[in-house]
Amino acid sequence: MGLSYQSMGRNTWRENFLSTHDKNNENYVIALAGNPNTGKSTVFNALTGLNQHTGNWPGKTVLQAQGTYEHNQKKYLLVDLPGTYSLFANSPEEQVARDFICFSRPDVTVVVVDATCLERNLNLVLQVLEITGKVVVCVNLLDEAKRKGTRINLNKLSRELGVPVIGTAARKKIGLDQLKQVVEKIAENKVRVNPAVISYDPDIEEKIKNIIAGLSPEACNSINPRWLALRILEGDQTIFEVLNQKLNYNISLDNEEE
Ligand SMILES: Nc1nc2c(ncn2[C@@H]2O[C@H](COP(=O)(O)OP(=O)(O)OP(=O)(O)O)[C@@H](O)[C@H]2O)c(=O)[nH]1
Ligand SMILES: [Mg+2]
Repeated sequence: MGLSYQSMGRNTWRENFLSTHDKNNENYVIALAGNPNTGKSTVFNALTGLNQHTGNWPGKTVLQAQGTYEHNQKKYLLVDLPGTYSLFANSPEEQVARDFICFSRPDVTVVVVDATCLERNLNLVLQVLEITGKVVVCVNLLDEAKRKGTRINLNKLSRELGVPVIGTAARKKIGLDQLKQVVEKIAENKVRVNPAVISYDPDIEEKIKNIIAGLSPEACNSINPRWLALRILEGDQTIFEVLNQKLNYNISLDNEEE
């Protein structure tokens, strides 16, 4: 399998996905991801207040909301992603979320999860962790979980996932200061993360290894190689479409290997 690849700087990626709003003004870009209805926009509104800007994602009818906040004299550009159950690019919403996390490479991705149905939400967390370890898990709706008698061991969850986990009740603005502090630490690489790795069956792991070995160094620098290998293994055409068409990469896959 041959893969030719032209690299493109991170800022170009960002500019393709971010609107003109404050594009070059921010210190850090933070993505807010999560299943539908977990409180992403509530967190977004609480952090950004009136400093917001909405539009559509380039080429999509999916709403894009960006906003800014300041913390410790630094400016954060927060991007409220559409709610998704997965990052498989099966819908415009999933593709927007996937492309932003993968290609715009935010400094931190905050995954907002619903404390009342944690297990289902963790599926998306694991998918995000396959792309990046610069993640904070925000366990929201803790007030609702408490009302239902559910207690969540946030420390244990953090140990299992290998990234910080913060509990919030965003509607009551509880936990948001702590969230901002941890986001800062991840953005500035002041916390060591050890993101959980999903291991697949040995034959799939072998194929992943072989595909990674065939990727160019530029490809490995620009995109998480393991994640890219998994998408290639799946035959995910959307990855090639994004790389080739939107961002002028030149990827050709040929399977004529002897
Ligand atoms: N009780 C409680 N309700 C909350 C909390 N956070 C958000 N909500 C409510 O949950 C509902 C969904 O919140 P949103 O912020 O719109 O959720 P979202 O994740 O942006 O939803 P989508 O954009 O549709 O995916 C709203 O009615 C919020 O008021 C919380 O911490 N506690
Ligand atoms: Mg929302």
